[in-house]
Amino acid sequence: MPKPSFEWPWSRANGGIVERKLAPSHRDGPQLPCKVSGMPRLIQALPNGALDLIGDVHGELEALLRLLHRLGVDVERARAPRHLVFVGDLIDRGPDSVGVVEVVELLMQAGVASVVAGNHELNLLAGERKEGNGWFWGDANDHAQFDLRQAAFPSRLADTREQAKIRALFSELPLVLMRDDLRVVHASWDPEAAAKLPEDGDIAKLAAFWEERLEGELQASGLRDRAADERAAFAGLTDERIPPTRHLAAVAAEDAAYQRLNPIKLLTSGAEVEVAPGGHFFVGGKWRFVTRDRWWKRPVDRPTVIGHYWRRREHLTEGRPDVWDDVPPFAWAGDVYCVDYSVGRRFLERFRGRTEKFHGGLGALRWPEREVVFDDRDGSIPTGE
Ligand SMILES: [Mn+2]
Repeated sequence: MPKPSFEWPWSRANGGIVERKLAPSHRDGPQLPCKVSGMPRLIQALPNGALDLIGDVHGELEALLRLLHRLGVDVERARAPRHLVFVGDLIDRGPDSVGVVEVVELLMQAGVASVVAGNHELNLLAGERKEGNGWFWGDANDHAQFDLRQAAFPSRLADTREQAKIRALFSELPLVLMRDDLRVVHASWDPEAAAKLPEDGDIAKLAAFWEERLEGELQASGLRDRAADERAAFAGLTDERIPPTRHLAAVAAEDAAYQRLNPIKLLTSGAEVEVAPGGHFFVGGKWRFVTRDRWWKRPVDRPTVIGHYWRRREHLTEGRPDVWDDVPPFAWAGDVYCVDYSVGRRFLERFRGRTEKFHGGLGALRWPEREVVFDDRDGSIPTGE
């Protein structure tokens, strides 16, 4: 590993012993679940040299194998001409998450690939059953978010041995990879959140630690009670047929706080901001008063590559606009590039009868060339500066 040239949020003391430099409020937290080891693990150095940065794979094994082939990777021999970096969300929704993890693990073991954890890896480590992750829990038909409970989405189920292996692999993943000219994080970069991270620790336990702590703080501030009152007045806000008749400011503030003040959540799924009054919308089974923060509109200290946000390869023709829809399909937003071109939508596209020429694709950003290569398109597309 090259010597990192940025300043770690922790100071290194004699003999490789790491002295934690946590924010004062965290220094007293004896139950902070972390290890004191020799090297920071949650933020690691990116290898030197040219890189191919691959977007959210979401269980689309076929797309992954096609893309790797285009990038000149020999999967059988685990050889790659350039180091591969996966931006997280290897799993869920697509037909073969187990197969995707097998391929990626092989490449990692050969030292030719690195992976940062995404919110889907975090959900799995936290034992949370979510839409699209039933393959891990023995349920192949779990696409409740899209109201497709009755539809069949055959996906390969993980057996007990695979479950253990996948959990072990994910528990070793960093949250951030960086070097002088580049940073990779799944959803959002925030220096304050990064500074709160211990040098090592179980990301699911850390996320739970901060969530519990926030619960206490929000309870003490009275926000939890105010939000609960607002929710109770509107049928619990889980019924699409009963839209709220006014803006629920406490609900918005509470939702935003859980996301923004939890460093693990912030890095893996991004901040959320209150919508304008009347701007609430129904998604994922509830009425929402917050929307994703377009944090990439603010300056960052170096080029930063993310995934997470479903980006389109063509201008919007159907559906609700997503938060990247005001950036041209292959452009940077300042120094931030989102390389998730929504291959995670393919299960939906197949459900609607499409068998080829998918809207969603699996992309790789080639660095330093700044070109995108897709699993299903010849050539590469320049992304500009
Ligand atoms: Mn994600």
